[in-house]
Amino acid sequence: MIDLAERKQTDFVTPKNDNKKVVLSGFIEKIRPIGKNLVFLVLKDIKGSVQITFKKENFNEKDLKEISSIPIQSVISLEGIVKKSKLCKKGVEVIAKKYEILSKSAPNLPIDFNSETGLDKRLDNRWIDLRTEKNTLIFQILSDFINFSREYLLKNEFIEIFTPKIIGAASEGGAEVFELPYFDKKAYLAQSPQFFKQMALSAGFEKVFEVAPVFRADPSSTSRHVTEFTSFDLEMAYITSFEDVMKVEENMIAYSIKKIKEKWGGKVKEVFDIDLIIPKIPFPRLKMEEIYKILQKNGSKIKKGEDISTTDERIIGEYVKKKFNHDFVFITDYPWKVRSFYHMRDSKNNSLSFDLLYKGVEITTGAQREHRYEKLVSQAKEKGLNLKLLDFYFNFFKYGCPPHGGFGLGPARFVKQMLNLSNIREAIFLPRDMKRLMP
Ligand code: AMO
Repeated sequence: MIDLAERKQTDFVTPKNDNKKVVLSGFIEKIRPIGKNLVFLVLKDIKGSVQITFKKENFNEKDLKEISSIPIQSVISLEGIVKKSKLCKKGVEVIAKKYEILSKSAPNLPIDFNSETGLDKRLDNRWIDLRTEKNTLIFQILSDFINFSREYLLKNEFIEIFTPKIIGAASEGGAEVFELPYFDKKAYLAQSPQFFKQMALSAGFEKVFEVAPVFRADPSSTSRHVTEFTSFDLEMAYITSFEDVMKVEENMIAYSIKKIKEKWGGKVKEVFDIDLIIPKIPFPRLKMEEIYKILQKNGSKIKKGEDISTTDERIIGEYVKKKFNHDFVFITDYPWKVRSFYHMRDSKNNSLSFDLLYKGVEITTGAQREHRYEKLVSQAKEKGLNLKLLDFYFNFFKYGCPPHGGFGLGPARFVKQMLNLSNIREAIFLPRDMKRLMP
């Protein structure tokens, strides 16, 4: 038996560790028998892959035969010696001395790593699909983006909160909500922690954030929409303008990208051929008034007062890259008509809100909120919402609430844009959409 407690990972296999004993375990990526006396195998773990050489000096013919015929993607453990080798790509290999099959794969894999298996089939077999270096890297970066952002906020005295996902009234005040039976009542899955993150400020928490799943009964099937995603939400009190919120967001993002680049920059270049760019602060800012002009000049059919489409976002992304050499842009001062009832409105009927685009795709919506009880109720009324259902929310503002604002960011969209992925589903562990509920 090979002792798994002695296990190292493939990053141990370097010329520096020449002649050292090593125990490795992982998936078999490739097997190449050379006649009866020699087998080359590529073993993969989370750190990468390495060539393992099985020679007749160390194994009998029966063993070499067995090794040659282990199905690809089986999981094995082996003990061997690290050896420098001029013939290997990495300049180093492992000469195997012992091996043990931990779990045999069925012989015919449902997906093919070497050809372009379609995304649907890949998602059906996600646990195999995610074994590739490229797909693992997407999730290492997603994890680090969330954690570096969390680190930034915790250093800046934000409190992480955990709001309920089973709720009694739609959290964005309307459509796109999943309903579920709840004992003798109806409940809903939270579309966002919007109302409750605001409640935290009414409770005197001052600066809060949450990273948690949200649910959207959104029937659109696009490369950027899913029905369940992790949302990165933030809310902060005593702001003088939504500008204060944008400052926190751009600093948080630049901090996170810098850390991601330090940790993963080389690998991202190798695997995705992308040079990660640490964005300059401040990010460019464009008011909707300017956006309409830019879009009309660049072939969009948008009319003043309308919201921007995904094609418009792409045009703006290109414009910003050319004009400011920047991947990010804040778009501000949207017509209140196209924004949520809880956004504060100015005297020109604009909402004091913003979106953040990353390489021409919206990754964030944010705003200063209307914290004045009467105004908030009247704005909800103007939008035609059911005031009775929102009464619990209005109460958060009835007994004193600091002026505040915040944003919601989609981490999967963020990583999609960072790594130029063609579909948000590639950056979601098990995506949910109109058609997909399994696995
Ligand atoms: P919004 O609805 O714009 O705003 O969502 C915020 C961000 O979440 C991401 N996102 C999605 N990602 C995947 N699939 C979807 N269907 C989807 N919908 C949205 C986007 C988007 O920018 N309460 C406000 C935020 C706030 O004002 O604080 C809200 O939820 O990246």
